[in-house]
Amino acid sequence: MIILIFEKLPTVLTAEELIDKAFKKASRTGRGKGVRIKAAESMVMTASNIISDNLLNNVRRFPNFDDMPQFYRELADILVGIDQLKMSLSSLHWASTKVKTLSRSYIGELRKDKNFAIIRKQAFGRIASIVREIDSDLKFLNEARDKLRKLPAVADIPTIIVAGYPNVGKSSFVAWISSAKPQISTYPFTTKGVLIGHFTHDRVEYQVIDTPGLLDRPLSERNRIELQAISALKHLGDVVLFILDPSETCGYLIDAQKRLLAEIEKELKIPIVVVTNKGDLKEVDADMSTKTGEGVAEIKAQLIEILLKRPRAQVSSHTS
Ligand SMILES: Nc1nc2c(ncn2[C@@H]2O[C@H](COP(=O)(O)OP(=O)(O)OP(=O)(O)O)[C@@H](O)[C@H]2O)c(=O)[nH]1
Ligand SMILES: [Mg+2]
Repeated sequence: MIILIFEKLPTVLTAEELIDKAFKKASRTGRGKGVRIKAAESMVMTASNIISDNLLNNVRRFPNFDDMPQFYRELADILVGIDQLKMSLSSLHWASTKVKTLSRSYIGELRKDKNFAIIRKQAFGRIASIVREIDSDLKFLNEARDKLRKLPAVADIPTIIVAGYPNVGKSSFVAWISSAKPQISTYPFTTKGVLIGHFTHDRVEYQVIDTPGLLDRPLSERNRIELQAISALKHLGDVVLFILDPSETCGYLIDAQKRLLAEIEKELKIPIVVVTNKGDLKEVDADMSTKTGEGVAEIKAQLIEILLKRPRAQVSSHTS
């Protein structure tokens, strides 16, 4: 079961695009009607329906931020700001209702007055100005949609997060323990692709997530936004596998690697399994080698044992 909360968000039209779409359609339906009052009525009705349905549809398609998994909520908040999102969505809701009531009252007018064309034009003018009033909200929501859609698709299953300095063998580990070819996803706040692998043990499915660019250098070097993105990971992972490279062929001294480990322990506060890697190298005594695969199965078993004992973190509630 993969969570893809934001994937199906539709494009949000700008005010001008929406007005254009609605009025074009309205004049087409108007043309078909012989009687002038009928034509004017159906034009107002069509334009108003298209606009208010489109706005309401945008509101409905955005997920409810209050019962969204914490991991996504925090990321959404960093990426676009949930308060602003809520405000813009409620502006759309307001405009949708306003356009509806306005068109109803103009249709009432049309039935009383003979100046169909004038009243119809007035109605269109008022409808358009309501839509233009929320143009900045529409634009904001469309940008938000573009950003949110890029969030990685993570599953609501027990999750291992792999951390450690660059080149210690994180991706190699994910590749070893996940059967299928791991998928590469993007995570905002890092330019590197996030590797997500899956495996099954005793009919339970597990997920392993590599975190290049995030949990691979001192937190003191991070800006506020990166720190928030890192912090969100604690809602996703049930256990962290921290890989140390005692050979230092990764390019980082073991002391620096251990300092990073201490920082991550403090920040995430979820169980951490620490392993040493590159045991195939002559000068190194290590728990495993992600080059030869030696010791990898034992580490995997240890992780599964921890996951079985641990109550599931909440990546749940909203799934699709
Ligand atoms: N000798 C040896 N080399 C290894 C081992 N595991 C990985 N390497 C090598 O180390 C390099 C980095 O491995 P990756 O698995 O890409 O490391 P990573 O931690 O994902 O690196 P980043 O994605 O840059 O953070 C590659 O050249 C691997 O071939 C190992 O157990 N022994
Ligand atoms: Mg990697």
